[in-house]
Amino acid sequence: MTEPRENPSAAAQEAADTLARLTGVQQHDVVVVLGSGWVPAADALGTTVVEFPVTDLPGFAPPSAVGHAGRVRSVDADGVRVLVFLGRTHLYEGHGVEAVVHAVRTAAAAGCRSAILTNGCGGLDPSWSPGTPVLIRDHINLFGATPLRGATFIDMTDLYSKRLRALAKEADPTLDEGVYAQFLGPQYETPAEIAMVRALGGTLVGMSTVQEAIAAREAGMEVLGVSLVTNMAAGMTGEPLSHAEVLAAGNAAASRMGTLLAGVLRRMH
Ligand code: 8IG
Repeated sequence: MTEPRENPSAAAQEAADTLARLTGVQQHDVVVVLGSGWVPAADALGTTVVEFPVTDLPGFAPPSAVGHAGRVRSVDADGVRVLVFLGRTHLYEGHGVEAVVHAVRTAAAAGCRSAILTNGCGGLDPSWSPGTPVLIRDHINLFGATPLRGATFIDMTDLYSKRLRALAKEADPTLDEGVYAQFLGPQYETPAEIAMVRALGGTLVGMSTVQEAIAAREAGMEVLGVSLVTNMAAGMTGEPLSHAEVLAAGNAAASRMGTLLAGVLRRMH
């Protein structure tokens, strides 16, 4: 087995080969990564062909956070083959950036041409109550972590596809857009850090997605990012943030998020 850290593309090809063997599906079309609060939405995406622990694929680290399920599912959505990761690897787990993007690279090696990346996050706009989905229009890679190696100059001007954002708004016309600022975590922000993000033009704060979006773009995929605001950003309510609250907001929003993702998938093909 090749470690993603040693040779990311060879490791992704090995995982894609195992995926084809375990699912009987030679080619997937779309990858969906379900982050915090999104896993309960998985059943709405289509008919499950097969599901197994992500660690059955080579190169994947076991999940460490509660609510990050660590399973992978092959779904048939009216003939569109959807590869769903229920949970993801985060940078703060310490397995390195190659492990963080291994799912996206595996999906690319399995044939996926588009990626729907979801996450749970904090919101800076007070009109976004917990449970509000927001489309990612752009991101700020606050600490610069990248899956690219060497002089790999990749255009990021339209990283989060305008076309897919328009399709998502057809599915749910109430969707707002935001700018996702990524922190390493795992601690939540201080109020001063949230003031910094606001000054920089960020409106969403989280600990994921950015490296996956970059790797997806490197692989030539079209990217849709959707954040579920599960809590107002630190210092905005006078209350401390809790992971339990985040999971509860996800469970409460699950059916709406499922309908939204199914609506996007239906319009993509
Ligand atoms: I869910 O408020 C979730 N993830 N950085 N800040 C950061 N990550 C998050 C938050 C938050 N909520």
